[in-house]
Amino acid sequence: MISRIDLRGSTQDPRDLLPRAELDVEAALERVRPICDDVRHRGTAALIEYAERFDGVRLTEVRVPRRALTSALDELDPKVRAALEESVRRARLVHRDQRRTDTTTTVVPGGTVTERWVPVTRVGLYVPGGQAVYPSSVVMNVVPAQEAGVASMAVASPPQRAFGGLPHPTILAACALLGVDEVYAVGGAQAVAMFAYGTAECPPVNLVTGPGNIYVAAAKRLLKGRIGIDSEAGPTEIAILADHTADPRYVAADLISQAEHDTLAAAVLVTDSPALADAVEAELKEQVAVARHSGRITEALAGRQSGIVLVDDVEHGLTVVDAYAAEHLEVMTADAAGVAARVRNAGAIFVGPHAPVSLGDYAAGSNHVLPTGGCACHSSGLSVQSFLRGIHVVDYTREALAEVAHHVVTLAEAEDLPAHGAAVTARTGSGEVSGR
Ligand code: HSO
Ligand code: ZN
Repeated sequence: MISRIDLRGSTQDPRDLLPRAELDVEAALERVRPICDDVRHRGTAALIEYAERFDGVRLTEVRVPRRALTSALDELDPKVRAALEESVRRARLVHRDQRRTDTTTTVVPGGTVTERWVPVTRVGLYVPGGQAVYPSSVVMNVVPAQEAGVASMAVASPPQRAFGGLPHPTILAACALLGVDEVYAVGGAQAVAMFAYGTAECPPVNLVTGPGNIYVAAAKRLLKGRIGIDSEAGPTEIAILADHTADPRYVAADLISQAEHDTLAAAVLVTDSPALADAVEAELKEQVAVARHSGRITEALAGRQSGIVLVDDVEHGLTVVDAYAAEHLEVMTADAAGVAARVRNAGAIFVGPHAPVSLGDYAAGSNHVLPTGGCACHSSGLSVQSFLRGIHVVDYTREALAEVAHHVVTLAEAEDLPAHGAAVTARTGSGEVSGR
């Protein structure tokens, strides 16, 4: 059901031995390039054609009418609405605290540099449709953008045949709940192209965020530069670092919870306890048998991207989980907080027995759009920071400029760029300052 990898006594780089799926985004690039070009040149007409080809719906317009948004919210199950509202409330608390204040540094008297935090002007949020209908992802994208102060935002989600060509009603309801009224029934690479190039209906955006399939990831890669992107989200991953104190029922339940997403989802247990490994395997068998999505869970657990990894001790386990750099890392060891504090690479860390990943997926207040595929060693999850730019504002008086002029001239000469120095001496008279 799940493979076992024994790294006890191994001195090899764990990255070469750990299970991980390979996603061939490059191969998808060639397929999405003509689609993106077409959207660029033909705009809405191209979007309508792709909706017919890829989503099997005939649209006359791609902008979702406002009344469809309000009626989706009116018709939303009150329990789902209450849960979404709580999710939003908690996410706002956390993301509001992430807001930055401008800092001004007085470098010399009369010479200051201010870092001014300015929200991105307009963002496009992609929300997948089809098998994966995640209103929670609407929350995780919209809340940080709103808390950052983004003034203009649009959501795109694939049109659904079952809903008359509109995106899934729960997605629409989540948008309405959050006050987002610019929503497009557009999916896949064509949605990223619509955001990047703009159409008659949808003005271009500066930044596109949100998870998507491999074609969405490929379009993000292709159009990056024209637009900013958050990351190329891949299939979800959970790694659990656990010792003999961990409850195998919890460990199994949490591995299954992320395996439920996708046959390519990765579930990795790293433990120094062969007894725990056995107990978790037994639990997995029992729990998967009664799971609603047992088919895809089994496939994900059996896939080469998942496994139980045996290590010498928790110390060795830390090296292994750092090398893996999981999207989600749970720590279920004796001193969970102490161990968690030493982790260097993870998208998000869940500490101890009462913080399962699924809490973070919906209602911890943390963000669930996180780096996958090992990118957690260099990138962070979505946050208010993702929607801000820090602009350096340089303000010097003539005296403050004169004081440093000779250094600027020297460095400009050293780089054989004398015009750089001249731009300074044009103001200060000469490279020399009296007294030096
Ligand atoms: N675990 C997913 C997010 C999600 N889970 C949405 C449920 N709904 C990737 O972090
Ligand atoms: Zn999840």
